[in-house]
Amino acid sequence: MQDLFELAISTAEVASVMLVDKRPADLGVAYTKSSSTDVVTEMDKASERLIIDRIRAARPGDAFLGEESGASGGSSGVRWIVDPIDGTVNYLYGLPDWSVSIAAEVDGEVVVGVVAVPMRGELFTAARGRGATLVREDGSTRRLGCNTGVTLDKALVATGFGYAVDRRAHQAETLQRVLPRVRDIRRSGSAAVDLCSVAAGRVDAYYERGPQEWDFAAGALVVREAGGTVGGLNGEPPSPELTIAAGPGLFGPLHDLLAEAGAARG
Ligand code: LIP
Repeated sequence: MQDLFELAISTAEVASVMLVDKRPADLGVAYTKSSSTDVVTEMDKASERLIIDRIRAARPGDAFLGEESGASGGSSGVRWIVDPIDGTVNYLYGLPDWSVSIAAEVDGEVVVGVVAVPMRGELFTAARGRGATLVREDGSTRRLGCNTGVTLDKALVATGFGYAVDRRAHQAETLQRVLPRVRDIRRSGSAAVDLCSVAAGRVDAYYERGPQEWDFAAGALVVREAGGTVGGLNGEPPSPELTIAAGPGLFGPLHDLLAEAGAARG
């Protein structure tokens, strides 16, 4: 696991430098996916090529799942789950909350998660059973821990919205039911950043319908290793149907509110 951990960190760092230093001043949209606002830039593609090529050079038998290139098989039992830029719209607009998210899965279980947030000089890391850590560019580190003892009405909750018009309309209806029941809402634009914010105690919880495995694989391990709970509805694992992350004692009440508010529909 240590080799996977170190390879994930070094690769996230190399990709981060490329994304910051080589970002074209005239960066535009290369193409769109699920809707006209679901954008991909040339840098998304370049980052994913760099990440996969670098890891494959070190570990040629591994499998991959990348947001832009899809799935590729392997023989080692290790699968890398990669979001080359999570928060692409933020990256396109020059906003700071975008991340490089890399997770390593062994025999179907994520054991290493790394989320780099370059514009904030922060690297979130987690290894199964070894806790979660925030490393800053000045070299300082701190162990991460989710907030505890937070009641629903005092919870600061991060969320996000999809790209399809109909889904966004339903998510707004869900939000109407959630907003009066919690302290407040935050919307960063990156699921991986939101999950790491839960682990760092910067928000108390996160939920969203839509994010894919590459959006949440690494960040979910960071939350779990920071003492939080990550799941879907009714005991399901996190999935594009719904991902919920919260500190101890808050997950249950938030889950029930979201079920009641229709967060997994539309
Ligand atoms: C983003 C997610 C975020 C969601 C955004 C977008 P992308 O992923 O991380 O949680 O709210 O709409 O889907 O598309 O930037 O990789």
